[in-house]
Amino acid sequence: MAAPLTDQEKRKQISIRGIVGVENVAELKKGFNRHLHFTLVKDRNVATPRDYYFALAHTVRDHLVGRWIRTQQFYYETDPKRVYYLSLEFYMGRTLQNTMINLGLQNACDEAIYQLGLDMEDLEEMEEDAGLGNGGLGRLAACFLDSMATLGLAAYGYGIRYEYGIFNQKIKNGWQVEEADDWLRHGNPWEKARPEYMLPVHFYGRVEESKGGAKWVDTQVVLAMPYDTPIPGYMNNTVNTMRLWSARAPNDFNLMDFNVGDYIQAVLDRNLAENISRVLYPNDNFFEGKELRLKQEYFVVAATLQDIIRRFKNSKKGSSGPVSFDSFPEKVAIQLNDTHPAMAIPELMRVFVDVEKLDWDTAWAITKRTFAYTNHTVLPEALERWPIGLLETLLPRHLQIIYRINQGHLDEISALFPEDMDRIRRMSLIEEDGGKRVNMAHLCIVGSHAVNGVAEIHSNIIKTDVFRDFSELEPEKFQNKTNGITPRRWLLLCNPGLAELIAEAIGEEYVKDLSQLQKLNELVDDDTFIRDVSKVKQDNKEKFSQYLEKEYMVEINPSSMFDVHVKRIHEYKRQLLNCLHIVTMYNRIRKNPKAPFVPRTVIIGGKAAPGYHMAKMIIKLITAVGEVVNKDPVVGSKLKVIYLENYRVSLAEKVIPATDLSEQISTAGTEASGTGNMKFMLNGALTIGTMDGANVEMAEEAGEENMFIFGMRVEDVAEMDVQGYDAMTYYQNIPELKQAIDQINSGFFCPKQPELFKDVTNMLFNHDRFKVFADYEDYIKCQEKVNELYQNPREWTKMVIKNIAASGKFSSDRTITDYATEVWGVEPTDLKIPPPNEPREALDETARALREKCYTVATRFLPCLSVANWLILYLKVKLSKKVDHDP
Ligand code: D6G
Repeated sequence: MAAPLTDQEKRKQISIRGIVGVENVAELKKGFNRHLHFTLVKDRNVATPRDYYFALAHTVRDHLVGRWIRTQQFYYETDPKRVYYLSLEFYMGRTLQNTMINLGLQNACDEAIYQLGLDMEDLEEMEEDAGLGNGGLGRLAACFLDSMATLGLAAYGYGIRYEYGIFNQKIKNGWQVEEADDWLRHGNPWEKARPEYMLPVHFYGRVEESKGGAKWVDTQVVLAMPYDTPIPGYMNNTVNTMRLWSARAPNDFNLMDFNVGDYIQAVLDRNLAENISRVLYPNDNFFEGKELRLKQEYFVVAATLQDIIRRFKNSKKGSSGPVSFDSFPEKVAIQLNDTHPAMAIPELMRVFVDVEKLDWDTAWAITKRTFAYTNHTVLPEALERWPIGLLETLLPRHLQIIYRINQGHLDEISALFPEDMDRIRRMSLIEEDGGKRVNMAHLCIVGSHAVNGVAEIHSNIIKTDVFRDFSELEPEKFQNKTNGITPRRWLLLCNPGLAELIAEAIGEEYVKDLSQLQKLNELVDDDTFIRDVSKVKQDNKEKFSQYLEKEYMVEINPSSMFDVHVKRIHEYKRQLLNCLHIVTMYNRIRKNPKAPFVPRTVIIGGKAAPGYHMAKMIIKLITAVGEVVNKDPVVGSKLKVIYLENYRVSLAEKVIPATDLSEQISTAGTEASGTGNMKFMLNGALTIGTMDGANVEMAEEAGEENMFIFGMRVEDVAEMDVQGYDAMTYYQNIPELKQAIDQINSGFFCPKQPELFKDVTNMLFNHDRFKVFADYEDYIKCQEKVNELYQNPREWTKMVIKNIAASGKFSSDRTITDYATEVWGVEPTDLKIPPPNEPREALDETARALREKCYTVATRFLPCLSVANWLILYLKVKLSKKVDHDP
């Protein structure tokens, strides 16, 4: 039997990872050594693995630069409609491997690093995650950037360069402990600071009314400094820009008016201004109305709009007279990722009316045609409602503008529905009950030409429930754009074995057109393919087991079913329901230790918002249950419970390809879409899930019979809300549920502090908004079906193949194509921008003129001398080398 391939060898075989090429490898090694020497100032005697990572990162970056400049020049030459994706979060994760893949450099880099005697995976592990996001919303923004570049859109991501991203989670004694994420400590090779493009952002002050209109005066200024990160498309030479703003205090900050004379204190106070971009708010699906957060939201919006308007005006250069904004919506589309950047709407109005002197109605018409808004949640606690008082102090002019927008809006409604005071109250941008607040979702709906939800079911809930009044008024405004994931990171990068297997079976085109995965349906009964798919999964599980054993000192049974539930910890995501299943399995093993049992490794991971008490208790409960289960000799290797510490993008890339069973068990109607569900499906896991979010469309694509669907549907939940949900009835009628709850309640899993989980059981009995007990019985039964199928590996893998084949819809390329054509008014293109190092393109004008002059002289006067030919050749070579920017 042939020896199994090493990871290095496996990766080499994959042609979708680029051609090795002797020249490429030599060039990369040269670049690597040059950067180790000149950039890192190290030799191989003292270089650390991190130095090697940086040397490689800089080498790969060199290959981006020419394409990046060329792409931006191309946009200036062709002046396409620009798409701006505004988001408070971009959860990018690592960049090195993704860049190598998208540039087709992966194999050549692997070979170069191997020849240098280093290990590629060790180097890749040195990279910090760019954790500038909380969960799905931020990761979606990152996937969208990849797809927009791959589809050749002139797109930009705009956000904040947080100095501290999402906290690092440590589990100590079973509790979550947060640590600051100092991700920039060693420097970030992927960003380019642009201090020369710094822009002012104003806060506070007051509004002066004059003949010429309103004036916002006496403001405090904070500077926004851009940092640009390249976003390469997959194999198309396009490199777009993600521009993140960092807050800088002006040099006269606090030195002019007050604080006179206290120079030292004024310098120390620069921190106050610079705190704006210090840290990401670690809430997922929760609104925390803090002033600093509002500052962040306005900061990104104000800087970005200045940049957008500058670029719009630049593209108009050469046309005579003052700039006309009539064509603005034909040249600019701005997508609001949730309401977080909603202040862009009043800010654009302010610039148009107060600065550019457009009349209100013209400005409003242009504004509405420019913006589109994506809603990400219907949970009331997540909807942003900023108190009027805060806005009045921080952004007084914007509050006036919001009032005026509201006036026009309410006038329209009362004209259509006179007398219907309740409707007017419901639809106002200003909420009156319990302190005046601005409802930011209402502002976004009114200020946009398109509003979308992120999965069919969620978009329907928005239309018929949460924003019903608005969709009755303007039904054509409301759309659906089901979320997606990029197959580059979530298949090629994280699961090379499966990516290659698929490429062998159906060719490589699926990477850019994921719907082609359908072709795999033809192989559902192919024994070789079934065996290969199952082998890839087993390899991934073994690799992940080794990682777990190293990190957690737990012995894992790699032939057990890997049952994985990873996502933010939230009551609505119902990690508690999973926990009750664990306890139930444990009790069954103990009750009947000799009975056959399908071995499972249950892996749960995710971060809890630091201020979310119940979420932290849920983590403690899972770890406490794990302690008892994992140590019980009766259980042995049948059941293991792992709490996966510090779940983040780079850890998702490891665990997802190793998963057999994906848990997507939110209460129907609460998870807007989910994207983790799609990642698991694409990577050959089966799903146990409720009919919620994108699970519904996954079932539509794969067939409900190929998923493990259980529990209440949205209609059942609504019905139960009318009838009333009584947790006690379920507890009394389901003996296994009663046993599990009694154990948790009585301290069975925490004998030292028997009262510890009273808060949890109290919530489950008395105010469980997410109805855990109501779905318990069906969930347990459904898990039994999972066990049954798992005992038949062939049938299991056949279902896996059907799921992979049906996952094509969930490529973010499809999502972005839909946004492009149905919201932004732009068309994807597979045009390849000419590569940057074609000599004529790279020459600058003077050098080109000089070369041509020499050439003319030489050819005109010395045609008969062979020495002239040599001279021509010499000059050609010499000069083109000198001026060729691309290394
Ligand atoms: C390219 C072309 C150049 C432009 C520059 C900045 O190098 O003309 O000024 O990009 O790009 P924007 O930020 O203006 O898009």
